Amino acid sequence: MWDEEFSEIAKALKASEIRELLKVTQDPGIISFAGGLPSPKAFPVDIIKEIVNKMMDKYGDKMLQYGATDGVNSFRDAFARFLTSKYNFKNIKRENILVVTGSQQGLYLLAKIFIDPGDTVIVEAPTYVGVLTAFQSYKPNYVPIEMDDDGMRIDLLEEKLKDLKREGKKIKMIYTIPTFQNPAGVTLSLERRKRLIELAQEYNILVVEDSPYEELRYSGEPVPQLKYFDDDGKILYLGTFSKTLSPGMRLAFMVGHEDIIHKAILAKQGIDLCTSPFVQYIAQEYIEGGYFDEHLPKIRKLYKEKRDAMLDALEDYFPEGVRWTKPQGGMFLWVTLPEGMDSQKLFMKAIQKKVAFVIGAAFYPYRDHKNTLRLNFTYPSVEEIQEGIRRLADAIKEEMKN
Ligand code: PMP
Ligand code: G9A
Repeated sequence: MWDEEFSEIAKALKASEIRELLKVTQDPGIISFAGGLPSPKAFPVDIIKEIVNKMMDKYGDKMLQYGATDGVNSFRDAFARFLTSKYNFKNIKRENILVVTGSQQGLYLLAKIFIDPGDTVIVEAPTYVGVLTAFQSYKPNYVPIEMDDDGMRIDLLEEKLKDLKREGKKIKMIYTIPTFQNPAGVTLSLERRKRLIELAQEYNILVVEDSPYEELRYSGEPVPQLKYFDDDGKILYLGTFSKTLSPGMRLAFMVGHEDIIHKAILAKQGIDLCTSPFVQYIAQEYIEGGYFDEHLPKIRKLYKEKRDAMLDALEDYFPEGVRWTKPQGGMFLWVTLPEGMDSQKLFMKAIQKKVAFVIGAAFYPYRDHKNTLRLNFTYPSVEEIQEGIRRLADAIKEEMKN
């Protein structure tokens, strides 16, 4: 019913692969490496209880009220100080920060203010499935750029930029997750970061740096954000509290040029009026009260054990001919099966063995690269990781025989 009446935008809507999968993986018998869920053990429940009480006593009237669309000023100021002192971002003021209801909303706002049908958007191949969901109604033309262990192949990007310029194509943005990429787990090298900034300047293109995972480093040396190198507002940085505090709080932020932030505020006014002041006051105290710095090492320790357990289990159980990335942080790793294998078929077999993952094709705008899949290692326990990888290895071996 109503099919004729739905708008063109609504007709373009399709279910998110990951959201749909969450339903399948609710079955308690299934070991899920599918959704990008934090471990419930990573949630600072007692700290939040304490903060809520304290802040409600002080600011209850403001926390329960509507707030400004751009965010609570004291939170934006606290956050500007945080970005300046912790990440060394330059020239960050309140006006450069928009508080959003999850970085997923930030992505949707960007689509709404930048993309007309047919505009070119450059993405990594594979890319975050949620960006495809956020952008789908605006119908961009995606140009996927391959990655290797050092992140996006900037040499290929440069070739593409030249080609697109020659063809007179309008490139609206380069969307990248440079640090512990979702889904591939790889990190863009320092050298490539510098070259990417140069290209953004040379071609005058907005780069969207989506970075939910960068505080989750378990090994290797930190690399500065793209935004750290940004002198003239070419980088729009998206960050979130979903992986360092709680995804249920839906609190994230967009940092960029004042003109972009202003336009995004106008778009947000029509979507949800404001981001919950309640969660902003909690996050403000979480940062300024020192809880953020105190709690993070615990999350890193928990996830490092899980990452190591998954890498060990893959080494122990996976057959010859299957490759995987070795992430230094984040929540995911990326598996490449032998050429010709289809992870969709493997998925059916894996579900029978009560283990789930996300098929690789979901992360490609044109759904190619069928022999790939993504594994999440933060949600399952170490024991579930060992057992789940054993089951998945069995499914792969059976599939290889066919
Ligand atoms: N971007 C990327 C790359 C992500 O992996 C995620 C969460 N999985 C998001 C955005 C959305 O996060 P949030 O909870 O802040 O909406
Ligand atoms: O849709 C969700 O629950 C967020 C997870 C994102 C992902 O799995 O990449």
